[in-house]
Order: sequence, then structure tokens, then C-alpha cells
Amino acid sequence: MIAVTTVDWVPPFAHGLLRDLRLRWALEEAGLPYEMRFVPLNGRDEPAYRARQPFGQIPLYEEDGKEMFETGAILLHLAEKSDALAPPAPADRIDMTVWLFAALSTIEPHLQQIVMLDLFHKGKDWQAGARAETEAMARKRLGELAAAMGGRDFLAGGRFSVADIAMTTVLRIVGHTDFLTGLPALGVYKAACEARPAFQKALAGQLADIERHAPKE
Ligand SMILES: N[C@@H](CCC(=O)N[C@@H](CS)C(=O)NCC(=O)O)C(=O)O
Repeated sequence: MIAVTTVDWVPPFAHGLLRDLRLRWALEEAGLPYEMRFVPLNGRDEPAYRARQPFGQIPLYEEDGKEMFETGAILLHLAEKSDALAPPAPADRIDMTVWLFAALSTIEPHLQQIVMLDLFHKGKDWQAGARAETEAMARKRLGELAAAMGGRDFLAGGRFSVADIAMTTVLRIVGHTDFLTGLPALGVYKAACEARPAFQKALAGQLADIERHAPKE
């Protein structure tokens, strides 16, 4: 039995971006049954939740009583479980791991900083000063990624894998910017990954769950 815990609701700017999307997408691609569980947005500091997730973050993954956090670790675990999520050749699986880490540790931090500045620290007096340098660094990393991808459809082994789930969901973080404009290698790649039925189902599931838990006016 697989269960994914996420927050019950978030403000609109985070709709379609919550990281439970990565796990929903992988599970849909793999055809593995799972259930969603919900922690109140303000309940993540409760000792009971902290005991399970030391940083109070989502998502939390549970499989047959074993719990995991960190989406990268969980995606790699799922890649071991399903041929739909990883290329078969050992060398290609190494590439998959490399690119998953590239997404989460080389690209994501810079894009996440943009979100922090644009959405969480908007209007603060120091925000404008930090924004230009942060944007330059994010654009530099995205340009490097586009050059490395060179128009290929997938990151590893010539086929879809958890590396693409990580990278696509990371690229979505700056959907409110024009950073991908002028980088067709990334824009086309992201759009193709997002067109996959499993992604569409996962996204619809996240949005429906958020809507269902929306605070009553
Ligand atoms: N590195 C973690 C990041 C998880 C994360 O940042 N989750 C967000 C929601 S999408 C969260 O819980 N943020 C609240 C916080 O960091 O306190 C992972 O990939 O699982």
C-alpha cells in the first residue's frame, strides 16, 4: 500500500507546483495504486508530523509502513520499482541519477530563489536589489541546461524517466516568468513532458484536492 501525504490547501500561487505532483506523476506513469492523505497547512509544525518529517515539509511517502521524505530519494526508489520510470541499461540509469540530481541540486535552488523573491518577499525593500543577480544566475543555469540538452526529448537513455519528472517539475517553478522564452530546447521539452497523460492526471488530481479543501468563504 502506497500513501502520499501533502498539505490540504495552499494559496493559488502554489497550485500545480506543490511537490506532491512529482510523486503523483511517477505513480501514475508506473500504474501503481496509491492514496492521498492530507495534513493541515498549519499542522506541519505539530510534533506528530515533525516526528515523521523533520523539516515539516511535504510530500511524505509511505509504503507498507516504511516512510520516506525528499522527492529525489522517493523518485529514485520508485524508479527501482517500475520499468516505466527508468531506462533498463545500467549506464543509462547512472545518467538518470545524474540528471535527477542536476535538476534538484543544480537547477532547482536558483529557480526556488526566484520564487522566494517574487512571491514570498515581494515588496520588501531589499527584494529589488537581490532580484537582478538572482535572475542572472537562474538564466545562466537554464542556458547551460538548454545547451546540454541540445534538443533531445529526454534526459537519460533516450526515454522518459524520473529524471524528466524532476526536471519538468523544477522548470515549472518559474512558470510566472519569461525565463524559458528564447530557450526552445527547454520549452519544447517541458511542454512534451507536461502533455503526457500521467502528468495531466496527476496535475488534475492535485488541483481537485486543493479545490476540495479550499477554505469556505
Ligand atoms: N527537498 C524537499 C523539498 C520539499 C519542499 O520544499 N516542500 C514544500 C512544499 S512543495 C514545503 O513543504 N515547504 C514548506 C517548508 O519548506 O517549510 C523535497 O524535494 O521533498
